[in-house]
Amino acid sequence: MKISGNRSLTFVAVAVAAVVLAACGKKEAASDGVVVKIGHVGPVSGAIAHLGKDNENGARMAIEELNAAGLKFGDKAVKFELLAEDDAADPKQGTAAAQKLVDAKVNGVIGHLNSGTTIPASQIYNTAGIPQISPSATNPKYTRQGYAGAFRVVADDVHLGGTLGKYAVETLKGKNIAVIDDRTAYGQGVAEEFKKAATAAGGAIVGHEFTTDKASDFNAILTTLKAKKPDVVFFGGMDAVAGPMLRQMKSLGIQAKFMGGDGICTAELAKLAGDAMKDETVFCAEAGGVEGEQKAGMDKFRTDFKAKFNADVQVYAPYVYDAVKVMATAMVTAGSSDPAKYLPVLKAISYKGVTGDIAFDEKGDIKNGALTLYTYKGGERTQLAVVR
Ligand code: ABU
Repeated sequence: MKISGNRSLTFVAVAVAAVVLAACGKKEAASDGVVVKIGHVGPVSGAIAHLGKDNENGARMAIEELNAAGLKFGDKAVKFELLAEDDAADPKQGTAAAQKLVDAKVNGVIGHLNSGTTIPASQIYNTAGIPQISPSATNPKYTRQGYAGAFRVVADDVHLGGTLGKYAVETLKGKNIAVIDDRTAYGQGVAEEFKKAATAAGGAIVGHEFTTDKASDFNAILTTLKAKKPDVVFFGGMDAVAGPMLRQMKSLGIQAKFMGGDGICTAELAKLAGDAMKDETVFCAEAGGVEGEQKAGMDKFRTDFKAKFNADVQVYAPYVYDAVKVMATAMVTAGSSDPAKYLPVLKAISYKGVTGDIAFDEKGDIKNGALTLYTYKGGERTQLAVVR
């Protein structure tokens, strides 16, 4: 068939365009960068949204710095992208968020915030072969499932509850100790570890009552515990519940010291408790900590964070920031965001972060994890000691 003039011209134009496009494509492939997708999950809605936002901001800060640093895999520029999801601290939403990130083909995940979401989500990431670093989930089970890609950059509840139980008896001189937990994976676990240690140190557990992570009325359980005359009340749960609980303890005239783990150890707790929080009556511990010359790095992080987000660090933002940087460092060292290539590097990493030295044991737990004990004075979280 004879091709007409116009059709002939069209054919040539298409052919030329194809050659040009192919050349452009080749050029792009040579100079084009690599996009690395980092998933982040935390509760940015619901009662502890302030903590989820704190975490997400920690991730954003790390991602921006990584991109500004001009990192490369070999001769290819790397651009890091944050895919942030909300799990509302709900286990079902947590697994849905995890599946969404897997479907989006993320190269690694930082999260989740809560043990109750981190543990079920970890099964999904493990099946998909995607490494996960939790910045805050402290229930021991998370790293005891035999998953090769599950890590955390904080000490676990055995360490946390154990240290607080000993502190309640030996330092706060608690004799009659009451316990409340919110029945979550974290709250229940840290309360049990606290009880074991407090009992071993010679304290008596005079009562153990239960609530939920959504409750706001504690009068019945507090009235039951008041009758047992506790000098210390330990709460396994988060600050959003602890704040109203402190207010109701005040209304009922319960004078006991109040303790909790990292879930209550936030800047927000003082606001949530209001005038129910008297100086040096509330004690808690963060599941990490720095001292000596490493403190300057943490102080700088807090100042930079406040300047950037116009918000104080709640508790976990520096741990999220470090977790992102640790994962990125493993990828850059491996020259790849393929988990099969960077996971062995991540397992063996030795990284100096703002939260201290990060290396993982065979389970994926941080080696030599620290705890920082705090009280509150004048509505400010005030450091008491770093313990290992
Ligand atoms: N570690 C305290 C809060 C997070 C969790 O559920 O473990």
